[in-house]
Amino acid sequence: MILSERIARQTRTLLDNGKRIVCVCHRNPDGDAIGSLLGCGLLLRQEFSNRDVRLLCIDPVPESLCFLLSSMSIEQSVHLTSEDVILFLDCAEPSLTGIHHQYPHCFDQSWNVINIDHHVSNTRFGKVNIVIEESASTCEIVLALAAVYNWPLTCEIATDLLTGVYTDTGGLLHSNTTANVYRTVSALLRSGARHQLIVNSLFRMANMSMLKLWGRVLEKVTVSDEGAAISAVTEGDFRATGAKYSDLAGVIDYVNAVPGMRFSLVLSERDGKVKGSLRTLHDDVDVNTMAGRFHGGGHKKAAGFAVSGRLQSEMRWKVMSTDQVSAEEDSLPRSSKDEVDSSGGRGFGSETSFS
Ligand SMILES: [Mn+2]
Repeated sequence: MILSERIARQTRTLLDNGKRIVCVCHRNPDGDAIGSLLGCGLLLRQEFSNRDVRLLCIDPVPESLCFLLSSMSIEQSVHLTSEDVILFLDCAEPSLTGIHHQYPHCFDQSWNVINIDHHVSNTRFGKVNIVIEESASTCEIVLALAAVYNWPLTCEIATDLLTGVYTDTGGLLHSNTTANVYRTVSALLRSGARHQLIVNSLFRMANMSMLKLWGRVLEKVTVSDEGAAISAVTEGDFRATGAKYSDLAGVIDYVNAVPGMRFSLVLSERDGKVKGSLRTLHDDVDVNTMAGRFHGGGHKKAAGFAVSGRLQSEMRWKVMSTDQVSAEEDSLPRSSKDEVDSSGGRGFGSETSFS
């Protein structure tokens, strides 16, 4: 992946002219958000050592990412002005930053904003937009930027960036794991990224409350008529298990593992909203479009949305006479008969709807 000379020059000009540099990632930050925020922030602190470089995320860093050394230096509030140059990392659209109401000038091209992201749904709100959809993570783009300007990587910066690469590719398992991802990983390891620290912190640690919440999600998986594996957790599930909202991340990969499913959906209630996470393993299913119907977005194979409201679970019973049952079974194609049998008989199903 090569950044165009024009973009590199425009980025450099904005950086040179900002009195102060502020890096911002999206709210409810994941590994790519925090990794790219820290990696980019530390690179800029190195390069512009005489300048104030601030790191902003309006939500706290999740516990699972606190192993990243400089995560303590991320602030939850920074007063922005027109003299700042502001870099947004991993933010597909203004509302995901959580500062869109307070600072509308960041998003109407009047302030000096650099938008670095890899989401297909990115709205190109910056004065300079470095949006590379083929990249598996924003961290991959930050590394490309560092390469363009010949900025040296420390072990810490490499560890920050590798964290984002790992989380957004599910540990190099997702279909977005391209040859360039491996090149990125190779460059980061050569710079001293602490691979085992990342793997152990992200993929080999789960507290009890998280395991109990995952248990509830897995127990409630149902298969919908359109071939989706769906599960849901309510505020009650979070309360009963003591799990945090962030503990839900990752469980969808298990729901998505049900063979033969077109896509998977995990719904969760949080703060008066219903959040949906969508995944698919199929090239011909576009979950980004599905999420778009609920004003969400993301990637073709992984996307999400949030709508105001709460979850309501409906258990439906249907009484059928023996004649009806045999007539209906005769009309079923072979494959769906198998599906019906494996789901435990007809006339009983559960459905989840949201409003
Ligand atoms: Mn990302």
